[in-house]
Amino acid sequence: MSNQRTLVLCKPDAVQRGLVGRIVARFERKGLKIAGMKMLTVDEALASRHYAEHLEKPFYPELRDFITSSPVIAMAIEGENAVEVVRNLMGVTNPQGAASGTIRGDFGLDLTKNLVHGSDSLASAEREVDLFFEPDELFDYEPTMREWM
Ligand code: 3AN
Repeated sequence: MSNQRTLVLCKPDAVQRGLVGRIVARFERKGLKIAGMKMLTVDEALASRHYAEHLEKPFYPELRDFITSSPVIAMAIEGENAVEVVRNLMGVTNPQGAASGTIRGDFGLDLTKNLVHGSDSLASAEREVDLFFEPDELFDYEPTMREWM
């Protein structure tokens, strides 16, 4: 296990539905650390870089139109094995099959409007954090509760 940093997006549906606070709280209460956080509107250029692996997929136009439709909250989240821990907290891609207790399982029904994004590997995480954050937007601090977790 290692300390990792991963990219999380609260997607446009999460912002529009007023679910950002409840989603962020789940990462916080797990003991993960917020290293960076901001609101932005994803433009088409950023969408195509972020979703490079999906550009040729039939669902890409719908995914692009959705992710650019309204602001998102981007977060760099840090902690032990953070990439996998965040994915587990999110639940599987399709909210209809996501386990209760996960973000997608508790809050969603739609495959495209699935509330959150979390990087799927350490390599993706490094690439995606760089895509969304400038170095001076990321904060290195020691949470005082860490020794109790
Ligand atoms: P995840 O977000 O769970 O890592 P990916 O990376 O496979 O899932 O897909 C990225 C996004 O593309 C998903 N969050 C979802 O919104 C959308 N997506 C994936 N597969 C489909 C599909 N078959 N039809 C429509 N949208 C999809």
